[in-house]
Order: sequence, then structure tokens, then C-alpha cells
Amino acid sequence: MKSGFIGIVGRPNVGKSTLLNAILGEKIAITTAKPQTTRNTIRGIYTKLDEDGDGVQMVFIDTPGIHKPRNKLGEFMTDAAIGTFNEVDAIIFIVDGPIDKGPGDRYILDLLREIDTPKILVINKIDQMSPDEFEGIYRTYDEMGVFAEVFGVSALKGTHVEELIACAEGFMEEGPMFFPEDMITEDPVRFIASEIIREKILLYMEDEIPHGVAVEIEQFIEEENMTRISACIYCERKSHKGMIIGKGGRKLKGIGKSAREELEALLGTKVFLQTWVKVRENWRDSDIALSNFGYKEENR
Ligand SMILES: Nc1nc2c(ncn2[C@@H]2O[C@H](COP(=O)(O)OP(=O)(O)OP(=O)(O)O)[C@@H](O)[C@H]2O)c(=O)[nH]1
Ligand SMILES: [Mg+2]
Repeated sequence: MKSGFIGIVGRPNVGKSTLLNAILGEKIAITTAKPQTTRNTIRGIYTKLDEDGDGVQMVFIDTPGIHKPRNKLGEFMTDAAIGTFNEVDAIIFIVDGPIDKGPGDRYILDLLREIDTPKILVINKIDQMSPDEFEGIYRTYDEMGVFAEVFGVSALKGTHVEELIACAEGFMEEGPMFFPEDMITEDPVRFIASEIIREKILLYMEDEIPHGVAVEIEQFIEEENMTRISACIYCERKSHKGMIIGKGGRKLKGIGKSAREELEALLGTKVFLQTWVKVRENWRDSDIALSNFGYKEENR
């Protein structure tokens, strides 16, 4: 039996969470077109066993995008991502364009050079690249000598994801099964529910508001055919509250409906979802609020 941990790291928005979901064949991490979507590390468990129960178990750790923090939430996110570097057996560093697309990739690269953990470079979004563009990016990273492998994938379309999984397997060593065979995440369903609601807010709202939003599940009651969920959406300003609720409550209704549909599919029950919007000014710089919202390692 082989097993181990693999960190998935990179700038915001390069497709880390999309890749995690593609590897697992199931959505456990939320993904949106907005940077800084993921705020916590999210572990996805990939297990492949033969008839004798022998095989491989790999725990992939999706991380928040590494960026220059502008508040304590940003610091928590970046620390959580960088903190995985030394806890894993291999690192997948994802990029989605040429190295000079932004300063972020070079910064992360310099951090990675400092550590001995084996590194795989993944060039994502190849579905959007011309062969020449891909070739150029490939060559830049291949020539560095930092990466054990360089891969082109499309996490969104699933292109070359199987090959990447096989490559990651090569870095696993003899080890125990950490989790039961059928487990794909350790995250409590309450956490996933709060993330799904946050994803819908990110999708429905414009620009700056989503970054100041946190979702707290106040009630989660599982009955036989119905799950009753009550969620509080926190934002940073009164004006944001109005925008989230929308004219006649329409915006919030849309957010709630689309979250409810996804929650019903996830839970396999009807869902009764109640949402409230509250203002908590500057919560992203408040240690107490961050801790309450689960942005502290031990409070997950
Ligand atoms: N065209 C294309 N888009 C992709 C691909 N992979 C991811 N995306 C898109 O890129 C955006 C960001 O994807 P995420 O998976 O949320 O990115 P992330 O790296 O987890 O972002 P953060 O959590 O903010 O750090 C989404 O709109 C995805 O649909 C891909 O292979 N091709
Ligand atoms: Mg993400």
C-alpha cells in the first residue's frame, strides 16, 4: 500500500479547486471566476485499490491562492497555503499562463525553490492556449530544473488529469490507509453547505462585496426527508447588505434558490434554507470574527 499527501498551490484563480474536483470526480471545493475564492485548505481523498485491497491513497490538499494579504483574512489564507509546503510528500504548483503574467508566480517559485519536497508543475487551462503559447510556458519551467515533472492539463475539461494522477502516484511511498476507502473528504457537511452558499454569493454579486462576505451556519437539522438549514450571511457594510438582499429581496432569493438546489443534490433530501444578512464591519481584520467564521486552523 502506498499513500501520502499532495499540496495543490498557486496564485488565486489558476484552477486549483477545479483541479481537486477533477481528480476526485466530485465537487467538494467551490470554484468561481473570482480570485480568492478558497479560504481554507480543503482535503480531498483519492483511493484506488485492487481486489486484494492493495493500491494507493492520496490526500490532495487544495489551498487558498497565495497573494499579497491586505487584511488578517488574507494573512490567514496565505499562511494556510504556505503552511502546507512542509506537510506534504509532493507539491503540485499550478500556473495558467506565462511566468510574467503577474508577480505572483515568481514569488511562489522562490518559496518552492527553498524546500526539498518534490514538485510537479501543472500548466492549467490548456484549452485556452495555442500550442505555441503552451510550448513557451512549458520550456520556461522545464529548463529551471526545479520540477520533477511538467504537465499541461485542462482541469475544467478533464484533459490529462488521469495522467497527472498517475504521475502523483509515483511520488507516494509505502504507507497506511489514512481514511476509509469510500471517504472523499473529511470536511463536515455543515462546512460544505456554508461554502456552497458563499459560492452562490460570489457568482451573483459584483466585484468587491463577495470578498467581504462570510457565511455561518446557525442551524443544521437533519430529518428523514428534509434538512433544515439556517445560514447567516455576514457582510462589511450596510450598503452591501442592501445589495445582497436586492430589490424586493430578489437577489437573496436567487442566491438561496440556487444554493438550495445544489444542497438538495448533495444531501439527497429536500432542503429548507433560511438566510439572514447581517453587517459586521471590518470582520476581515478582527481575530474574534475570523475565529468564529472558521478562519483559524483549529476551529475547522
Ligand atoms: N478555460 C478553463 N478555465 C478553467 C480551467 N480550470 C479552471 N478554470 C476556471 O478558472 C476559474 C478559477 O478556478 P478555481 O478552481 O476557482 O481557481 P482557484 O485556483 O481555486 O482560485 P482561488 O480559490 O481563488 O485561489 C474558474 O472560473 C474556473 O472555471 C481550465 O482548465 N480551463
Ligand atoms: Mg480555490
